[in-house]
Amino acid sequence: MTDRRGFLGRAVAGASTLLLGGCYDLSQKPWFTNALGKVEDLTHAAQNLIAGPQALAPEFTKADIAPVFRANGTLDPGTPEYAGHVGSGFKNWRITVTGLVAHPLSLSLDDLRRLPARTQITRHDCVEGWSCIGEWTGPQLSRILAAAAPKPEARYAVFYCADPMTAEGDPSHNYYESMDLSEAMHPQTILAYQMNGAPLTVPHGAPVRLRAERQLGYKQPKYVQRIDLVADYSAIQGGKGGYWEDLGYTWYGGI
Ligand SMILES: Nc1nc2c(c(=O)[nH]1)N[C@H]1C(S)=C(S)[C@@H](COP(=O)(O)O)O[C@H]1N2
Ligand SMILES: [Mo]
Repeated sequence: MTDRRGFLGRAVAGASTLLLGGCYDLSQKPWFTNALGKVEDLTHAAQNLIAGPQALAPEFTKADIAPVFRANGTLDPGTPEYAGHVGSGFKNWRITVTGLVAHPLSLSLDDLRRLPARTQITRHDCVEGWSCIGEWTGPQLSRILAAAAPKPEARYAVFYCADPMTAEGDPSHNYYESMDLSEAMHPQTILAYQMNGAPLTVPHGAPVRLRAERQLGYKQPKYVQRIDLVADYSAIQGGKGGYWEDLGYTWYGGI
């Protein structure tokens, strides 16, 4: 099961798929096709059994950073509200933490910047068959969730984004994602406001995007505005826990 995902084999794979410095063609990887399959519960369990729920994704050096990091999915939310935030340098942007928490939070970018930050150089793997290595900086989500004090019933963190995914621009169908609290509390799960040492650009999710480094690209929501703690996500949008999951991708997007 783990071999089907390449979990154990990933260290030896890859060299032959080099495209550009720091970027790779991954379409030969087993998970490239498995992400559309139905094996996620078993692989999730297997990964936790073998590596432990807190095992770290590989980290790289500055020399490995891709000179050009591909941007994918929404490249600009394109709403008047978002354009206003760009115009004011995101000074009124808030990240709220809501739902099953004892202390709901509303954080500005300055609030995030005041927290101790983690910087990590990791490989982003997209199911479309490419990957790029980049450096991400921001506070660990575990620190923010600890401040919000999740209630015992909280099982998942749901991330709501600023980009509409329908032609009508209906905000109830913006990009969203979710993960369980052990993934949300993982030490490499950060709210990144910097990429490669510079403020996040609009194509990469300005002003803040999640990095959950053991997960595939679609589990890295950009333009994050709200983190809602819930016991169950089946009543949200299509009920599968994320924009791409509602279209058929597996909820557990582990690498
Ligand atoms: N809000 C939002 N987040 C998103 C997406 C998106 O379309 N909207 N696309 C996802 C996908 S499929 C990938 S591969 C990555 C791309 O991140 P990048 O543009 O920084 O490369 O963002 C993910 N997060
Ligand atoms: Mo992706």
